[in-house]
Amino acid sequence: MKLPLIAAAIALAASTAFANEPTATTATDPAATFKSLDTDGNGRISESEARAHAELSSGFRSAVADASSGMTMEEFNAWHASQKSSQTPPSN
Ligand SMILES: [Ca+2]
Repeated sequence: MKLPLIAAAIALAASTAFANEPTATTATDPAATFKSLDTDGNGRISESEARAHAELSSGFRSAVADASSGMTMEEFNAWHASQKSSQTPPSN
């Protein structure tokens, strides 16, 4: 009977997918978010790394002093703070 084995395989695949779920967009700790976005670990979020975070990606260029060198932790913290203080949705 193959059915139990298939069910087990599906359960395993599902739990693995859940474990790999990116938390960058939902994390509330800015340092943890910064780390998860800095995929190459160079201490800066490049513009391409920022694309993993929709809000950061859209505000990236206005939040960094030099987009080509990437976003520092300080710049990220400032951006994160500005996001928290402007919770009002954009008016259309
Ligand atoms: Ca990086």
